[in-house]
Amino acid sequence: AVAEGNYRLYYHLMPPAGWMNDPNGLIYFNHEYHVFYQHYPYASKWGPMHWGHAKSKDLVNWEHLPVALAPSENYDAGESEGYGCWSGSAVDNNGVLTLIYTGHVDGRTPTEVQCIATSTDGVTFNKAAYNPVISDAPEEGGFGFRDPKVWQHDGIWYMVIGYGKDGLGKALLYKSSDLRDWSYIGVAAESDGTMGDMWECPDLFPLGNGDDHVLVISPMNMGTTKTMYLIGRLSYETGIFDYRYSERLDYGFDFYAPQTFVDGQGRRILIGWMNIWGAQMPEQEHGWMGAFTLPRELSLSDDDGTLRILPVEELRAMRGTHHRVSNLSICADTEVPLPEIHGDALELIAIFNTNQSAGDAEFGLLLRCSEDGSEYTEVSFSAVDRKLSVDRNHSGVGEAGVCEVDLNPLEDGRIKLQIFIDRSSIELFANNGLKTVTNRIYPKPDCLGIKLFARNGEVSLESLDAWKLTTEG
Ligand code: DQQ
Repeated sequence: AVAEGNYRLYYHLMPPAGWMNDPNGLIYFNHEYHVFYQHYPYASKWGPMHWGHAKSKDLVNWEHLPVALAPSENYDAGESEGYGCWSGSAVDNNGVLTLIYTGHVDGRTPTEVQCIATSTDGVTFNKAAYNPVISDAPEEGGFGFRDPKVWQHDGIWYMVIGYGKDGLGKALLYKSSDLRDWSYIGVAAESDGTMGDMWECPDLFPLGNGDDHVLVISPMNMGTTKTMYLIGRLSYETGIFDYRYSERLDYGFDFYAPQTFVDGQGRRILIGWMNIWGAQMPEQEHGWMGAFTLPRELSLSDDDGTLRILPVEELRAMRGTHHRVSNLSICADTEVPLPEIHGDALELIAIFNTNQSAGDAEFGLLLRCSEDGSEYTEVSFSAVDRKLSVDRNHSGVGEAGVCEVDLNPLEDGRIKLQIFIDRSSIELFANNGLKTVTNRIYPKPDCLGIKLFARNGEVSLESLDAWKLTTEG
């Protein structure tokens, strides 16, 4: 099937055709960014998992490469629980690009095993003759045993694996000196009873200048909350990750299974799957399904020690025609159309000042508006509730609903919204990366308008910068 249709994104990574889910094996290798992804090349639905592959020099323009892994062996092509090469990670082992992924062996619980494949040219991969490298979970009867994320610390390789037992999601820790012989250290962290019963795609990494580590997890069976991050201290001796803070990682509907990596500049970059299991996926009718989020740089805030998540600065290279609106009072219960700004591939940075708004004003932007006003996606901030929301009840086909997140204005009373619109997606970075909200939307192709609005009181828009976005590819 050839991928086509109005929902194809302009500047996000998607499969050329077929299905995409989790980001896998994100790595900066030989001066290029490589990403792999859970992929079913033969239909726009989940199937026996392959690893799709793409690379980039700048995190903006991506080149598709041949499928890196396909199910072929008794340890990754079994029949149970679906099958194939499930999620995992990549490391640079002295110039050998090494993928660590989950396979399956039928007839036991959990079925999963951990396997490796290597490449010296970064394109073709050989599965190790001695696979699987971890052939059993530490105990029988667990719920899942998958998604190995490997990193190096003081010359030793460490691996976290997603697991569940007794109704609690857990991250298991292993170590190895050669990526082949692994020893089990123990449970690095587990749910406190509120964070799901199996932790998919765990990722544990140091962040900031202190001794903090961050654990990113995609818990199963946690209601609407689908991804979390935990901050704490990891002892490499005991293997225990002692967390003191946990929060949802992204507040949108369409965000799951993110993974991070460090690049040549030492930046910690995160990419997620910009979809969610169980959602309606209108692009499936067009022979493809799934996209990655924009690459996002992570940092820990000096103010409160929590995560800040911002689009990588390379994305500024996409900025084309610019338009600026400044110092605009938006009267209560009005919509202000902005005819100069329109399109389905835009970056917007809007700064509102709540010090100059009436107490209970609700204000924001309407995106992807149709001419007749019937279709739009609303991004709004409520000054009374101090809540930011994205409403896609009028966004066209696909899942409806409103997602909400608590948000305090910045110290100076400002609300800053950075928004990336890309045809069937809207990514929102609020208050310098304090909160992010990621959604897919499926409006009609001619819904290209942008409006400002205020309700129940006026508000002052300090500035709105808008750029049309373009890439080479
Ligand atoms: N997707 C993979 C699993 C992972 C899940 C299978 C998360 O390895 O746990 O496609 O979306």
